[in-house]
Amino acid sequence: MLNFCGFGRVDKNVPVARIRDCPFTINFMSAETIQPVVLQTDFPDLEVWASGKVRDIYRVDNERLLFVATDRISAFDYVLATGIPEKGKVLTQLSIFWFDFLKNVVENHMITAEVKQYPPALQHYSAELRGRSMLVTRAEMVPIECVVRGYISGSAWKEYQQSGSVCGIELPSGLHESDKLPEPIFTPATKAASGHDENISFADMIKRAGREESERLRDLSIRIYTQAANYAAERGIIIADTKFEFGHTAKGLVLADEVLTPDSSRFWPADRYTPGKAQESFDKQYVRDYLEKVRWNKQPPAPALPEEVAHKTSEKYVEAYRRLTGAELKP
Ligand code: PZK
Repeated sequence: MLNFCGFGRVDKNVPVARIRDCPFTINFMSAETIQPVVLQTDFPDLEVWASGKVRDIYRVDNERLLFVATDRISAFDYVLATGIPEKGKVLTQLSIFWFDFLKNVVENHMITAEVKQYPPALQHYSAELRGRSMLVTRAEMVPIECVVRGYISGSAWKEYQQSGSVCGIELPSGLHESDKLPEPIFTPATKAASGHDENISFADMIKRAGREESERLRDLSIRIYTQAANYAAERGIIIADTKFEFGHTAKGLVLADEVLTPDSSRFWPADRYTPGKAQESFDKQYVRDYLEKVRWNKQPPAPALPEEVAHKTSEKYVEAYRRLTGAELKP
């Protein structure tokens, strides 16, 4: 039997155990700081406002919502059985970074991400919420996905091959897959009944949202993308395209949802950029490679990932955060 003589603390909050005559300190750092992967949230006294593949939104009161990013990951349209450590924190903290970076261009829906400043009713969940949640202002959402593309990829590449244009925008002939566009384009989309996004023309957007609002959203989206993509390029990350969501609050038009994260954008490592084919994804490449290797038929249920694939993917998300912000992820 070890001669256990109690607990202490080092560095204010790292608990330690001491054993008499044992020169080593046993600290519980790993047990206490390696946080569990969060696949589901459950706050029984809060009403679920919306639930996505990765994030859950709860209603706090009439004016405020609570965004919680889990560690879920989707690939080929399905949520996988394995979570990615730290992913929810990366998504949340990257959005916070961009909201701040863009505040001179556009207002946003964030109230605070400091759990201590959340309403008393949420304090009970502080451990689950820390680092991965955000209190936001409830907005009247614009029912259009504001997509900006600086490079031709995904559905835009498909459309271009068929018609030479994307969302009604004529593009130069002879473009190759993943080419940089002469200038960023605004390619709005709507959530179709299928749940899939459907590209629409700017004329269609005007029919739905009005001319003045549509022009404002288009111009704002292009400005936001340009400012962010130029910044990211200096840090070795190509933001090939991204999706913004806007809403109306007492502050007027605000940038909402998540912003310029790997889940709402295509991030490509600049040093591996090779136009003429589909690019490697900064964050999900190991996941895609693994799913291709095991020849998953892309029908549910989605498979689990080996520990190593989940771990290496986690490191990619954290690396994207570090590269873009120059800071470490907060616990
Ligand atoms: C809102 N979504 C999309 C995102 C989901 C669904 N500020 C706001 N006020 C009211 N509603 C929304 C927002 C925002 N942002 C956004 N749906 C509603 C969405 C993440 C997970 F399930």
